[in-house]
Order: sequence, then structure tokens, then C-alpha cells
Amino acid sequence: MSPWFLWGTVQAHAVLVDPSAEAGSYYKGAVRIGHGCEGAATTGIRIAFPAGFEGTKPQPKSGWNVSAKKAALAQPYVSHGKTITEDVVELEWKANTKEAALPDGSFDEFAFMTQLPEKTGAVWLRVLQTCEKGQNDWAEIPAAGTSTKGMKMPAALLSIKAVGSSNASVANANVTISDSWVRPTVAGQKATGAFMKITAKENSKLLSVSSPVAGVAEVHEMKMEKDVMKMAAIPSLDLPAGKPVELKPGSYHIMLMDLKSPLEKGAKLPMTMKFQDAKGGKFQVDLLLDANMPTASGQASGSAPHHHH
Ligand SMILES: [Cu+2]
Repeated sequence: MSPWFLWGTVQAHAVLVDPSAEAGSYYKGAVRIGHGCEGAATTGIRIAFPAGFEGTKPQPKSGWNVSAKKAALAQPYVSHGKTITEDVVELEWKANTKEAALPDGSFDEFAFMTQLPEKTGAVWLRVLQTCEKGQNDWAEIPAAGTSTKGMKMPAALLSIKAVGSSNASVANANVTISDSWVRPTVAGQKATGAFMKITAKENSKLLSVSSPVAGVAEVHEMKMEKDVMKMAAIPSLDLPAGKPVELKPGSYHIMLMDLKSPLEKGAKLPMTMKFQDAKGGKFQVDLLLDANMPTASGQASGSAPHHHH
């Protein structure tokens, strides 16, 4: 991504240069610091890592002293045959001299290497920026979702995605999936619907869907039967070549039942979709759906929550 693209919106905050990565992967991260503390030069950066980040290592910076703080793990893990009972929870860079400090008018990046948790979703890294005078404590986290709009000092966001996925749309050689979303649930709600647009290159079929969050996941259709809207699972969904098939409220949808946890607004739902192409070849697509109403108007409104069974 071009840095200038981010410039206007986020350069003022402490952000990760690469704010999304795959679950369980080795990740080279860097926190970008775009200014000092009300004009004062930056002399220290401390990054806190939540549980699940394994073997975090700092990248040294010339003129700066770097240290790592370890803590005992609530849940030890095995790495290269060794049981690890404590791990790095904080990295700190400190300018050795006044000359090494980062002037307010410049920016720099503080880099580290880590292995990411297997759990997908949003993770927030708290960044404490110390200056010759004053501090910026980048620690604010939204109550729901990942928007930091209006926040003065948001923590740095890292979106951990299912392997091979991307939020908004997914494309492979055979299908493109776009505009995906899943309806957020309230406490106690056990079922919800997921929606998207699927365009296949060749005549294909959607055979099945699954999600680790749902005990049962089915492709459903809705139709009128004696003035009553009914829905039922279908064995497969035809995807004609080049023609977008829309899964939307009141029409085809993916039904997720027996939910293992509530899907709060802003949560990410991992899903695996299995397809068959015109020649009978099978392929699958993994994606992450946002638990959020779509921003396009009209789509989510006219649909009453439907009852099941
Ligand atoms: Cu349904």
C-alpha cells in the first residue's frame, strides 16, 4: 500500500505499518510514530503485546537502547520441543542521547517480529510514547468494532485474519466474493444469517459452507408458500458463469445455527465455502465476514429477523 494513501487520515496516530496479517503467521510489524508530544521530541516507545503473541523480538535501532520485558504465561506453549512458560509482553526503545531522539517534525518506525495468535479478530497494541516533555498513551480501544474515528489516542489496531482471507472481497481463479457481511447477534441468539455477492467465472455450484463459530451452517432459500415466507436448506446453489448471485435478506442466504459465541457488532466470522466447477473439480474459499450491517442503504432494512424451526 502506498504510504501517501494513508497520510491524511492516520499519520497522526501511532499505527501499524501493516495492520493486517494471517492468524498464526510470523509477522514483521512496525509501529509508525508520526509526531512527538505537542512539539517535543520522542525519546521512548513502549509496545505492549497481548497474550498469544509468541517469541516477540525487537529490531534494534541505532542510537536507541532496546529492552524486552517478559512475564509468566497463563497458558504455557511448546516451541521447537521446549515448553515456554514465560514470554515477551513488552518491548521498549529508549533514545541513548538527545541527538538520537526523534524530532517532532520527523517520523520513524519501531519494528518487531512475532508469531501471531491463531485466533482471528481485532487485536490492539498499546503504545506508550515518551517525549523530552510529556507522553502520549496510545491506549484507547473502541467498545465495539474497529473504528477509531473521533478518538484522540487510539491503540494500534492489528486485524488477524483467517489464512487466505481478506475482509471485503475474496477472489481466486474461479470465484469472486464481495460485499460480504453477517448480521450481528444479541445475547442468547443462536442463529443468524450471512450474505454476500458471488460471481463465478465458469458455471459453478456452491456446495456447502462451514464456520468454526457455528455448529450448523447451511445455504438457504426463501420462497412464498400459501402467503407464508418459508425458508429451507438447498443441496447446492447454482452460480451461472459471469453472473453475480446475490445472497441477501429475504432471498438466498447462509444460515448459521447453534452459534458457539455471540457475534458482536464488529466481530469477524471465519467461513469456509466449498464449490464445484463446471468440470466437477472442487475448490474452497476461506473468508472473514464482518458482523456489521452493510453500509449500502436499503439492503439490511426491510428484513424482519426470521424464525427458525
Ligand atoms: Cu435461513
